[in-house]
Amino acid sequence: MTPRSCILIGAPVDSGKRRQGCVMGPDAYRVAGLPETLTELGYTVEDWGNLSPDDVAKVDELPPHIHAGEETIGWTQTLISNAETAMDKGLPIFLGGDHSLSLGSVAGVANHAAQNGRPQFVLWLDAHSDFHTPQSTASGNLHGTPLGYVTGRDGFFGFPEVKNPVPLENICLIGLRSVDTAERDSLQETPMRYHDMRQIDEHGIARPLAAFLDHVAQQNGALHVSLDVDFLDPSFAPAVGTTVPGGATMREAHLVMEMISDSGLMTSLDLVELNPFLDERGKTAQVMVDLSASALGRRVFDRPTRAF
Ligand code: NNH
Ligand code: MN
Ligand code: MN
Ligand code: MN
Repeated sequence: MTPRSCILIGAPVDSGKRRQGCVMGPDAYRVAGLPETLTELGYTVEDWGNLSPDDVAKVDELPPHIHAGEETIGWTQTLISNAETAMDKGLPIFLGGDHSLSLGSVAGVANHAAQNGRPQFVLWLDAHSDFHTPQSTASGNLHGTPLGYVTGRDGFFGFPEVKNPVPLENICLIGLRSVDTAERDSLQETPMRYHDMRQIDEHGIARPLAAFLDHVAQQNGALHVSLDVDFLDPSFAPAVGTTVPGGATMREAHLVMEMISDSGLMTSLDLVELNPFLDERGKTAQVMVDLSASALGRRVFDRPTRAF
């Protein structure tokens, strides 16, 4: 069951790529009214403020093209421990920050699930598959690696050991339309559920999601949802450094969130990659807040609508 208490964890991570600006993300969500929105939905809300990364000494084993590796290691350490603690108190919402924050948030919630004897599942809503290792990434940007890390791939030198890797068959990616060759080649060899935009065009977004949610429910799983701004079409969500045209529509995105809410399965949530410096009058921050509200139960009617 989705808990009735939300913990807001500001994670102004900006080390996962070269273009700066995600540092402003957590405060943009607050300004856009996320705490008040959750309160109106009936949740108790605790805001833990903005975290900072642990200090980490130089790691020589990471490939030289990796950008700000030590800073991301520091964030990963901080986030793992905060995620573990927050899971005991309610539903953590990690306010990013770029997607490298998910190395820590997902590893931390997976530790908590393991302690409670529950399998961890992950729903990855993103244009990208983020399945690189530090060796396979061509850009050297660690925001392209969180799924590689949390599934236990090798090569993350200097990072905390992943104590409870998320099983590949427990991961579902929806929204894909920019996958690097190295990622594609390894992804295709895994049992992960991956759905590109072409598949969504053809079959709709509800079918693969419903199948995955059923699977999570059958296993009594904990469900972490990781929402990358670039899952959304840039026409209405422009505030992200890596826009890829042809993304989810506003309605598709709300449907995904509403189905997550109906399932009652979500136990933690990341809001990542918002770059407020690139926004237009706060509209992307607002969309992300509205999508969070849908995922946490906002509805037009409070009873099922009548048959017609
Ligand atoms: N795959 C590219 C890389 O690794 C882009 C990753 N960018 C993202 N991921 N925004 O969601 O550099
Ligand atoms: Mn616990
Ligand atoms: Mn991403
Ligand atoms: Mn992305």
